[in-house]
Amino acid sequence: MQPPLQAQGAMAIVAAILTVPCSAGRRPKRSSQPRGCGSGSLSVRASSGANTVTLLDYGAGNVRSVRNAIRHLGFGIRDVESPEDILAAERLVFPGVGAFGSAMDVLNSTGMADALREYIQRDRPFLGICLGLQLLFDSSEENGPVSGLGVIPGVVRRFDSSNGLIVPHIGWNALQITKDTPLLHGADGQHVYFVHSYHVLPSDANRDWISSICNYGDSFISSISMGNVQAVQFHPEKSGATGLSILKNFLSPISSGTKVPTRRKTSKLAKRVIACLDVRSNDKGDLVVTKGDQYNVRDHTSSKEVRNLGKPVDLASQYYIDGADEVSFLNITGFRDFPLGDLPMLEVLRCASEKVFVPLTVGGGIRDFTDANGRSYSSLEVASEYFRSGADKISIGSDAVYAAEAFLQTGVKTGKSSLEQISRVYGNQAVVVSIDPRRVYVKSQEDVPFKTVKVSTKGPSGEEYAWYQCTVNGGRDNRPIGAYELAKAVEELGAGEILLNCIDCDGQGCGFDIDLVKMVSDAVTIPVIASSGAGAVQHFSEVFEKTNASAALAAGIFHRKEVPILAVKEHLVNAGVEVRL
Ligand code: 1PR
Repeated sequence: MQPPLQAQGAMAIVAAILTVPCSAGRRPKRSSQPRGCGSGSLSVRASSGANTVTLLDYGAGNVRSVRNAIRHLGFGIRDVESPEDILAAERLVFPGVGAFGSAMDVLNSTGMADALREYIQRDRPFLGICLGLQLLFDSSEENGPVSGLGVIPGVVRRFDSSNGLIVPHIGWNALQITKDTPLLHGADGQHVYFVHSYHVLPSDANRDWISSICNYGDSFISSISMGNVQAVQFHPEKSGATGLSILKNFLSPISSGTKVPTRRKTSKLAKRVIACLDVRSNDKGDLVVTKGDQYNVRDHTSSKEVRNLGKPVDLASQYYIDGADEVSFLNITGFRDFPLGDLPMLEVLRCASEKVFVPLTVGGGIRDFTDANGRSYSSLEVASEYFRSGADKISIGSDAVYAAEAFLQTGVKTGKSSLEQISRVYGNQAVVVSIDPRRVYVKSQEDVPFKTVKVSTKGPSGEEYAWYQCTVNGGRDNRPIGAYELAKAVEELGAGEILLNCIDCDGQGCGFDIDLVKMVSDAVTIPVIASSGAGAVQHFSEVFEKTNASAALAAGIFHRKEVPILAVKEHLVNAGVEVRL
């Protein structure tokens, strides 16, 4: 396997020291040609002239999603290799990735900061994305103060989590357009996808630049626009049809702007509906989407075959079209099969990322591994390969349990666990911990040294309490740690989100385990995704009304086409829950 970074020269130096709070991932191989995934939708035009976009990818993270979206819209990409390439660009996209200070270091040391300032002063077409917006401001408090490009007055500050605000701000939030701009044509009130911990507040000094704001704790700047210079805090490449149309407005500008509405609805972070695909090889060796009952994915008939519910890329693409806010792939045999040997899974990811323009999460098998030839791979290398293949987030299961156990025993963060290493390099927003707990009823809270809940439905012997025992290896092995303890520990170790499954509820269609989801979502300040047990639209409103879950994930009801994603969303709207429609 190649080292994770293909950056060259000065760019490579910086990549090694980056932490990545904004977007995620490391730099993919440079190529202006798309990989073929059997789709006719990916046309790339000549890499010069009107149909070419210049991309400033300074080697700090995964901008594969931006590349995929640009290509999907029919444009070719030319990469910036030198400051002169910036000045020569017809239109420049700058998807800033990484920490503010590290990004400025590389821009300054390569001469690109001056070239960017000059390009912007000349009012040339520019689109900054995420950190690409923040860097335009005077300075940032991220590991700082650190000076920025100084194009726009203002200081980039961290969201204030002291009042319980969940940070990072991850998910879909609605734009409130404040300025007539062609870039945001049709986007007023639409939800777009944000992943960031830092933001800039509107002020008198920067007011003329602001084209939209968004609410999260405070009203922060979600986009700026001045002449041909545009930048957005959100990720258009991951914001579904709305995001693609914003990108298209930049690539093929239209003359009329968007009309500034007179009365605007206040936005808030939408609850997410996630479609999950458990993927593994069936007995014929085909990679299929499967689905278990309480984690048993084999048919109850005499054949005992692995259930086959469809092809991974086809289903993921369909769920994107149907309105899923995110798509998750779980490589459920990753704990025993080394995922980098599982090349079909990586190909699934590559192909899905060319068709799915909402965040993609991939889990399964993220751990250190030694292959048959004695070659060792670190979990960071495994994660890097997933990111390079198109993942926006990775999810760690078993290995996070071992890391949490060690941390709770010693109280020491070694920095060596897969969780710590990956979140340090890619940012915690890129690291999900998937928990696979099983309910264990007890008579009294004192029976176990783990956090218990008073259960809504008593146990088989009238027990009033339960704790939730964590498992590893796809539910096969129990561990001496509860879901509550694990959640708190992995938050400390750098997890950005928790995917909270429940083996008892998996595939049962009786609703999420509200007791479990409430216990965990009340215990942590990172987003919790409720998973396992969805059987009807009411189960989604119930979990959002009774717990602090930020998202709800389902598998079986979507695969079997029992409940369309749109029906879930419409039900949530009627129940007064903010969602992206
Ligand atoms: O331990 O890092 O290799 O990760 C393995 C990953 O694979 C973990 O995230 C683990 O949850 C998952 N996994 C392992 N075995 C199974 C299995 O089903 N036999 N799937 C499995 C977990 C649970 C959810 C499921 C929901 C919703 N599947 O992903 O999609 O329960 O289902 P429902 O809506 O039909 O009820 P590692």
